[in-house]
Amino acid sequence: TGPSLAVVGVTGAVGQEFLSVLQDRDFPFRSIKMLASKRSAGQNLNFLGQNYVVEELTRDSFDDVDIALFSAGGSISKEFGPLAVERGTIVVDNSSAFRMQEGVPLVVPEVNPEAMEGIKVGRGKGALIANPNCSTIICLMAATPLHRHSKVLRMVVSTYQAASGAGAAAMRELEQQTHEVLEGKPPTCKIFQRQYAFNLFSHNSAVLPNGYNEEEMKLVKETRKIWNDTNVKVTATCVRVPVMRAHAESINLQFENPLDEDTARDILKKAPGLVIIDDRTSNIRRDVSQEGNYGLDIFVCGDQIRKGAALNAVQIAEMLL
Ligand code: 2RA
Repeated sequence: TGPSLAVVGVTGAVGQEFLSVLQDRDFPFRSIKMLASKRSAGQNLNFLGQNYVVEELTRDSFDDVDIALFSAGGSISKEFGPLAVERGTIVVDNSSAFRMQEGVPLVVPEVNPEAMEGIKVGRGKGALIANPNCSTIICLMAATPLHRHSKVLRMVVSTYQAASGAGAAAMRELEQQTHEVLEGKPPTCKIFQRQYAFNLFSHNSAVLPNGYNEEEMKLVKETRKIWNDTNVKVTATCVRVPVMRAHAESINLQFENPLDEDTARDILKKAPGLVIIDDRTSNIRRDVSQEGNYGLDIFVCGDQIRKGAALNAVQIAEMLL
């Protein structure tokens, strides 16, 4: 029983985490296809005690697939996502390809489940649902419960983003560079063309005409779509830091109506998917630069590969059942 699954990009960091999350959450599937590029096809994968051979992704890969989890880059999602939907597959896409497309739900299950209302497996109708960017998911998991209680007028986010956001190769290179630097050798710089170990720099995504990089504008645009609020003012500075896989974010919130820090702490303590580590020196505090209780500063962290990508996507898949 259960839906037939396909994992597209199964050999990548997020692809592997899809399998780990499906196992941890005992996701009820009747079959699963492991799909990847021609280069990775033929590899053996052991999953839940069964051996699978990675198949090359082709136009016919989705004929009997109910749900496909994609994390193979935007160009693969653009080429194969719509094909899968035509075959009646529900695609949960981790790339940025369709996130801002009209009619494509952009979903964090704890935040805006209503955005995918009515999409279910077994109705013979395909659909495409977009997984938000990892830094957006991690930010909104904390900011939304507060926003729901006291409307946020403006949000200022500074992110400290791990190597995993740039893929498994970046994680390997960070480790390699760290050894090289400590041994006094010149660092190997293939992924970011600069030293990453003991260093941090503006996020490596392209810089846009307005001076923001793509990562920063994703936070701005995706927040507005997920909150269904085109007026909320959001600005972001995204930085790549020499950390393996946890993204951290400093978030400053300005509210329409006062929200004191004790109330904020209570709200966050009850919020789904959050753990509060409030040691008073770094976490939930009134923004002293603003009058009264109209401002709040919080610091959040999240696993970029898990909740930032794979877990969020599998939770979306669970809502399709
Ligand atoms: C990053 N969020 O961290 C982007 C893509 N995963 O680089």
